[in-house]
Formats: sequence, C-alpha cells, structure tokens
Amino acid sequence: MKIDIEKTAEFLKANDFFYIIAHTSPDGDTIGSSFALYYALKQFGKTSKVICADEFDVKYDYLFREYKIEKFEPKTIVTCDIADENLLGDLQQQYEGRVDLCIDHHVSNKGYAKNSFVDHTAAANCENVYRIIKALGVEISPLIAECLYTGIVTDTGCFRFSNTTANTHAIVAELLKIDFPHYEINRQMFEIKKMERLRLETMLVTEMESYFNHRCHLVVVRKKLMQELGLSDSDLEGVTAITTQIGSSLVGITIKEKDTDKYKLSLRSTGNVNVSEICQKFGGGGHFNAAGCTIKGTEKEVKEKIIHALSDILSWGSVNAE
Ligand SMILES: [Mn+2]
Repeated sequence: MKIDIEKTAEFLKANDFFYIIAHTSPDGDTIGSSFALYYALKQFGKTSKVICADEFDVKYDYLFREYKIEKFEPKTIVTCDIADENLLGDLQQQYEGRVDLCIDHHVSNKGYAKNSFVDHTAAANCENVYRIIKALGVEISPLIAECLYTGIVTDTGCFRFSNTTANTHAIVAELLKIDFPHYEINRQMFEIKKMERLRLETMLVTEMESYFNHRCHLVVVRKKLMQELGLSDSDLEGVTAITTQIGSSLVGITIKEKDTDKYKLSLRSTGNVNVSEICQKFGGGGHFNAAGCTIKGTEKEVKEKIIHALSDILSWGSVNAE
C-alpha cells in the first residue's frame, strides 16, 4: 500500500523496535537515509538498529559516531533506498515479504513492502527522509544534517546530475543553516581516493572500449586486477563516472566480475536514454540515468548481451567496437 508523508510519520510514531535495512553495496544515500532515520527515531524515544548485508566503508565513519548497537527483537522492518527485495542481499531470505515500511525514491520500486513511501521525484532518498523527519517534528541535529547532506550530495554527484531539483537545493539550504562541516564531507566523498583506486582508474581508462561511434563506453573490472591492487568492492564507489566522461558518451557501462560467469553491470546515461528500462530486461533496475543489473555468462557473452540490448537505441552508424 502506498502511503503519504503524514501516514509514514504516523506509522513511525505508532511502532517501535525497528530494524532499518540499507541496500547491498551500500552508498552514501542508503547509509545517510538509514542513519538519519535512526537518529530521528532515537530522539523520539524509539529503539532501532541499522542493518546491511554488506559492510559500510570507513569513509562514512563520521556518520556512526553516536550509533549504539542494541540487542532486541525487531518488531518493525523498514528499508531505506531499496527498490527491490533482491537488494537485501544475504538478508533477503530472512526479511523477504516481511518489510513493513519502505522509504525509497527509485522509479523501479517493486512495491514489495506492506507500506511504501516512494517519491521518485526526490533526487536522493535522504530528501524523503528529511520530509519525514520534518513531519515527525523532530529537531534536525548537526549529525542528522550530516547524514542527509551525505546522501544528497552522493546521489546527485554534488548537484551535477539531472535528478537535482529546486527542491533538492531548498532542502540543502535548510540543512546548511545547521552548523556542520559540509566542505569536509565533500572532500571525503569526492576528492580523496586511495592511490590504488587511482591506479585502477588509469588501467580501466587504458582498456576502455568504445561502441556505437563513441556513443557508448565500457570498462570491465576484473577480480584479478582488484586482488592485485588490494581493493575491495567498497573501493569502487563512483568508478562508473569514468565511462561517461568522454563528451560523445550517451551511455557508460561498468562490468564488474562477481563470480565465474556472473557479472554485475552499472549503466549510466548522460541524456535521454532510459538505462533503467535496459536493466529491467535483465532483471535489474534503478533510475532513468543510473541503473544496474546482473548478467550471467562469460565476459564476452555478457558484453554482447548488453551491447545488443542497447543497439536499438544507439546503433545509428557502426555497432562494432573501435
Ligand atoms: Mn538513492
């Protein structure tokens, strides 16, 4: 059932003992919205806990400084920024069909929860959580502001992506009235990189493939290279950006080797190409300009499948790799 802001606030007031679930390969928005909700519920005298199938990267540590893990039996399951139950990862078996409230902003949201507050006009799920916190009447502490700001800047690429709206800026304008180190958050999110990550980017750029007369660029992140560089999945956040940095690029594809014959794809588009639709053909989804899916097969087969899926949209001119 779809519910509005007021009903969502009422639901949170009426319930307690929350498990708040963040999605696999957690990004700034799922972490930011989950923890903003956690701190808001705490101010409300509620007991809650944030859980995730994957670990949170240390670069988000500043958001956890007042987080205390408590042991309790969950009575209410909430998901933040999760469009599809398969993004629960290893928690899926346990919580599938059991989600009481979903707070999300993905167009592709599957409506799997008993109650859903989904506003896909929000650039980040943190915008939704901001509005919910306002509806709850909870005061926004500097730490809550940091959580929300982190989610908004990461999901909008620091206000550069097409999802950024007047409302995004209006919310951030409100947040900036609260004293918190936004410059440091931006440096942490967008400037600082490990040397090994920079090396990886260099190698990916060197081997980048170009299709459809340079309208599509593709990189493959192989396990072996990751191991050689000592990098883990959490070091890959934002790596997809390099696939759309060439001016002619309409679609960027990042193919990440998961297992033998299993690849996770991240698609980005710069204009009017709906990559969520493309990814849905392979059981994935996401946003109009940013989406993902998993495809089985050899690396060569996976490439062929995704390039084929894009050919209707991009194949004016040459279809071959250049
Ligand atoms: Mn998000």
